[in-house]
Amino acid sequence: MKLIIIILLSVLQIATASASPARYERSINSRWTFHKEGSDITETVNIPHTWNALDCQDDTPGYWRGTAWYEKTVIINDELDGKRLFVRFEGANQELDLYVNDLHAGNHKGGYTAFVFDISQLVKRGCNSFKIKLTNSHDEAIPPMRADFTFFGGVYRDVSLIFVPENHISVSHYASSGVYISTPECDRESAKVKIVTHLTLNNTAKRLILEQQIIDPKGNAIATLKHPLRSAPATSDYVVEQHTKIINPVLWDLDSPEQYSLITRLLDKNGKVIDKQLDAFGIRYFNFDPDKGFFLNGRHVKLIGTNRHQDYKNLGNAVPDEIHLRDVRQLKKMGGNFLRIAHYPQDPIISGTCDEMGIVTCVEIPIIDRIGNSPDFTENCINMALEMVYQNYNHPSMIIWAYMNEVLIESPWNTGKISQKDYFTRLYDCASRIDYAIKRADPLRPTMIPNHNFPERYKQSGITDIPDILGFNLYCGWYTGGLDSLGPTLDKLRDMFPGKSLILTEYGADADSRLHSFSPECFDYTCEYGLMFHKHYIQLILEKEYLAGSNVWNLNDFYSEFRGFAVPHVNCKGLATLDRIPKDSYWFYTAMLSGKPFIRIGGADWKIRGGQASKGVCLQPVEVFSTAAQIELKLNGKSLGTKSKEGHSAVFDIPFTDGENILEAYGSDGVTDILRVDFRMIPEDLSKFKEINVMLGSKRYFEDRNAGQIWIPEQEYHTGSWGYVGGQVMRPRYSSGARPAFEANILGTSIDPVFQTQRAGLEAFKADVPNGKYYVYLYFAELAGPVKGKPMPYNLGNDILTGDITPERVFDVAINGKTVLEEFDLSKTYGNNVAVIKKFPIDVCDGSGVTVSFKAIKGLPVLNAVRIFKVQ
Ligand code: GCB
Ligand code: CA
Repeated sequence: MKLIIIILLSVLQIATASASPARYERSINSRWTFHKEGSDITETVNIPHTWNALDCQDDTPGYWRGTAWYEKTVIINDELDGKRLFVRFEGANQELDLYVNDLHAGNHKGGYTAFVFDISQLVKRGCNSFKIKLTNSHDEAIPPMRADFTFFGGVYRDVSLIFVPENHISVSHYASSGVYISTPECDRESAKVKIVTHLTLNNTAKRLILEQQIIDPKGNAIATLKHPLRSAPATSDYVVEQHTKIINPVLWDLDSPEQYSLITRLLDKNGKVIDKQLDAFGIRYFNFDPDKGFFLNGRHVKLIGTNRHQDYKNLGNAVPDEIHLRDVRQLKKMGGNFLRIAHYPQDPIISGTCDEMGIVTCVEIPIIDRIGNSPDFTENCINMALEMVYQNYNHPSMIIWAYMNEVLIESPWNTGKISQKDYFTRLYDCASRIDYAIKRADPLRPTMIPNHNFPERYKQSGITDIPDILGFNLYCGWYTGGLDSLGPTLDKLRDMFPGKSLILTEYGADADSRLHSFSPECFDYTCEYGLMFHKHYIQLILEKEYLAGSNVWNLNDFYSEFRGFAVPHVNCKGLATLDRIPKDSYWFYTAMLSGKPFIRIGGADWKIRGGQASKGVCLQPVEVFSTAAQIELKLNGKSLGTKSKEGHSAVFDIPFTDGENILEAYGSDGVTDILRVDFRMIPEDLSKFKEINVMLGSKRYFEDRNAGQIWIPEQEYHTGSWGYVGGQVMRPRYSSGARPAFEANILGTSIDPVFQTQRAGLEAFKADVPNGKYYVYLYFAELAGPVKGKPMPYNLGNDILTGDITPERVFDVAINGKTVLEEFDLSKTYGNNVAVIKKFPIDVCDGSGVTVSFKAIKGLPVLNAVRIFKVQ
């Protein structure tokens, strides 16, 4: 029975394939056999696929970089009749070779652009063996060589077969659509439309006609252009240029992203359609003014938005179309009108969705941190740049071509291998050749180079003269200086580059969505510091008229394997987490930018809170983000009053009580929101004690979402309560000053922040709890040792200051007078930055409460966190 169905199905498939129009494309994503070179382990995988989804986030430094193979039998039926066959890869990281029936079909370098191979001569009807050899090994000739993100290896975007007739609209011109539509002259009254079409003509015996028809946004055909190909020779790349004019064009704009379409038909002499294709395009005009910013269709628009990386929690870069789409929607919902597709071209659905939704974009090739020292480097960059330009040519949303991100952040001349002068010369040569190639392919869009906050050096190298626009990635109030240095820095850039348009291409602060503080400070990784940072930046961005636009770094958290900090292996500067849960900064921007009635109770994802009761309640601030002028907040049905919004929010002090707290917010413009908070109150009367989780040396709150528990900041002990006795907060020292938390990845845990602060030299931790059975858990990690590996260049020299050796530290720990850890030597026993949890069942019988006391033998004793849990 099964067999019959299969046979029937394939007959049907063949039937539809041959009956369908000449051109025909289908994906071959499913069921590939995969193995790493040299390994016997094979698995069956589907594309999109990466081999680094998990090893980029484990405790072992590094992730697998090497050569791997994908194999599959591809069945090709009558669909091949009279056709040419191409394989199209949307993206594979980073160098790929394809073998079809054991014959080499092609090679491609570069992990972020599409490419095609002509396999017409290699395939046969029936079963065909496809073998893909792919490597993500380091290669000095292929950018990026290093960057602050994980270089996931794999065929991580769609792969498809494209069947086209012998004579066809090119599919192999930089793997683009082969049809390039532009509007070299355009205003509200009229638009000149230029169409450049690449044709592949394998058989010229036929007299062909190229017919192109423009369809307006309402669906009406408004122009038809014909070009006979009488004398065209057989060539793989025959170019036809056609022009027309559209009167009173419907302009593509942010609020009305209207698009035209162009239907290209290749006709035989009898008018029969041989090949056909549809390309969408938009008509709009724009310009950048160095003093006044950006203008779209003659109207001033401040470009406000984000950057985006393409990876997702546990999937790496192997994400389906739906997730790409979701990200663009998330940006649009926030009210963003600008996306910097950084640091590399992304899935085609991204630009397509930006066209549809009215979001302006810029895209760049991944030359990051430095240029390569292989002779092929520049050639590879130029090829990537052309793939980027041609593959994105028709998108009305696309307005800037960029290349080279912070290429002077490292100082290769310090290694003694090259002089600064020679490096600058090579860099200038590379940049000008790329810029030239881009401008030749597309003279209509401006180019941009994004730099880090060292403008003098970029200017000295000369590369700031090359592009039309300069981007600057500024982290004032994060890596460098205080928040108040942002304004002067921007003005300085304005003065240094008077004729150039400026974009703040990056700004952001890491925020672990699990960390919170009511006294936020730089480098505490809390959402509240992130929010402060964004409030400060956006105000200045709006004030500075010369600034054409800005992009938050980043829309989402993203993987960066070598990073430590609160979320090891992740850069958490996203407005949303790796699985796209918005943080407060996202809600702040939404209230500010979306232009639609909106309200959101802040900390929407902070569901488990806790704290010490005082007079029966625990007062904690909650910020409500809204468009409404007046905001009322209710707690468990009772109004806490109405407040006028300040900026884009109002802050309420909430008297939380133990258990469920229902917060309701009402905006005067009719919007409402509700949030349920599970509050874990520590009672004033400790005879009712249940449990307590305290991080020492910390002002932060940490929500452990796996365990469903809340960690709270330390306090000093006083009779009848709980807290530390003596000691001092340990803060890591950096060249720019001390920071609130240590940065190393803590091995053996996923709740790193609980271990990344500590109190040293303390006498005791006491809790005046009633008699009963308890579990006392002590959390330790040695944080004081030397830091492994090279410091990140992004620190801009603000690196941690540590000695070369771990200071000696040996101590005894006793609970209620009984020694539980003797001559405890963390570093010697476990190594540095290792999570160590000691659990002690304790019976408290005589009203003594719990006293954990520390006795120094060598150096200062430490405690990172403590959890006391009443069992009975
Ligand atoms: C930058 C880089 C970006 C990093 C970012 C950061 O300047 O352009 O790739 O991820 O800083 O978070 O340090
Ligand atoms: Ca790893």
